[in-house]
Amino acid sequence: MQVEKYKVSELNNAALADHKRRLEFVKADVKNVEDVLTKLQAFQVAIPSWALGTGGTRFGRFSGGGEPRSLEEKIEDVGVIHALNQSSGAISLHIPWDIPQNAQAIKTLAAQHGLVFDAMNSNTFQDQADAPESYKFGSLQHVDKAVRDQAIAHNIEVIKQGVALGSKSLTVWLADGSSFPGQLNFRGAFERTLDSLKQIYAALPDDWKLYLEYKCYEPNFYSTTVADWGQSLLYVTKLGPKAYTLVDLGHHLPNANIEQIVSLLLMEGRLAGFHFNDSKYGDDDLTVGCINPYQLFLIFNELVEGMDARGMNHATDLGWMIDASHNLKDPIEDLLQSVQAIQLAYAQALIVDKAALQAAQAANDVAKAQEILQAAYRTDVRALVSEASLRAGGAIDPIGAYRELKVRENLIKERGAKTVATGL
Ligand code: RM4
Ligand code: MN
Ligand code: MN
Repeated sequence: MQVEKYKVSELNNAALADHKRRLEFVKADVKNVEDVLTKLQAFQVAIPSWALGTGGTRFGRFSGGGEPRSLEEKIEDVGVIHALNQSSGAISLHIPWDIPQNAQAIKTLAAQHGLVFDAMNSNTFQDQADAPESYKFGSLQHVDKAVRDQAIAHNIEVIKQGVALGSKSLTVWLADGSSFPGQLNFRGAFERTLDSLKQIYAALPDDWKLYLEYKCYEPNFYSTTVADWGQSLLYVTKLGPKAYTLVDLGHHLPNANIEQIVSLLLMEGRLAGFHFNDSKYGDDDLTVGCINPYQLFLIFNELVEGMDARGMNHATDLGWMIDASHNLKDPIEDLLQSVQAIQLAYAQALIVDKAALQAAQAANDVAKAQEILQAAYRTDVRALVSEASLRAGGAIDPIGAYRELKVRENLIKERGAKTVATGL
C-alpha cells in the first residue's frame, strides 16, 4: 500500500500550530538549529528486511497480521516507513531469507519508494534445505574444509547479489563458537575463520566494505569466535583496508562502555557502523532507546565528536542500520519509534556545546563537563526531529499518521490476517 502525500499533508496541517509552538520553544535554546535540521534531513537509517514481520522467541511467535509475504511486500513496508519519516531510505537484506529473483525489477521497485540497498547480510547460522553441509558446529571456523568452503561460497554469492542491487557492503555475523569447554581449540578456530574471511575479502569489489560483527555469546554459550570488538578488530586489521568492525548494541556483556568502544574504533578508522537496538539483559533486540536512551545519546556524542575530528560525513561514511525484533508491537510502528529514537539522540549530540566541553575537560572541571552533556540530553528536541521530517516531505508525527491512515488495517485487508514474513 502507498501512503498518499496529500493525506500526510492534511494531517500535518492539522498539527502545524502545535508543532510551531514547540519548535519556537526549542529554537530559543538551540543556537545551531538550521545546521541540526540539515543534518537530520540527510541522515538515513536502513531498515532490516527481517524485522518487518512479528518476531518470535524460541517459545513462540504471535503473528500480527498483514505481514509481508515476499521481498516485494517488505520493500513496500519500508516504503511506508520512509514516506512517513523520510529517514528510512534504505533496506538491508538477509540472504537466503530474501533472495531477489529478479534484481533489476527489485531495484526498480525500491527506487519507486525512494529506497536503496544497504549492507547485504549473509546467513551461515541456519542450515538450508538444499545445502549438503551443516553449520551445526560452525561455518567459517569449521574443522571440515567442505563446510568452510560452502560458507565461503555463500558469502561470495551474497556479494554477487548485492552488486546486482547496488549495495556496497557485506555484513558477516557468525554464530560460530563453542558451547562447552574443550570443544574447540580457540587458536585453530581463529586461524580457520581468518583464512575463510580472507577468501571472502578477496571477492569484494574495490568499492565494497566488509563489516565484521561481533557478539559475546548466543547461540553458543561458552565461546564465540568473533566475540568482542578486540577480536573483530584483530580480524579486520589482518584482512585489509576494506574490512571494518560493526557494533551491534545488543552484543556486549552487561554494563560495557559502548561509547568508549565506538570512540576508539573511530580513532582507528575501523568503525563500520551500527546495528541499533536496546537491551536489558542480553541480545534482547528491543527498540533502540527504550531502555537506556542516555547511553544512546552518549554513543552519538562520541560519534559526532569522532566523525567531525576525522572530517567524516555523518550521513554517508558509516552504516546505520536497525537490527531489532518485535514480539509484541506492530513492526512498522516499532521501526518508526526506532528511527525516531536514533534521530533524537543524534540531534541531542549535535547540540552539545563542544567548545565548552573541551574547556571543561582541559580544566578537569568534572561537574561542568557533566552539566554540558546533560544540558544537551535534557533538551526536548522532538520538535526538531518533526521539523526535519516536515521539511523533507514526511509527517510531523509519523506514528500518529500511520495510525490515522489505518495502514495496518489496509495491509491486513490486502494480505490477510495470517501471513508470516521470513526473518527472525
Ligand atoms: C544476530 C546478529 C545479526 C543478525 C541476526 C539475525 O544476533 O545481530 O546481525 O543478522 O541476529
Ligand atoms: Mn546484528
Ligand atoms: Mn543480535
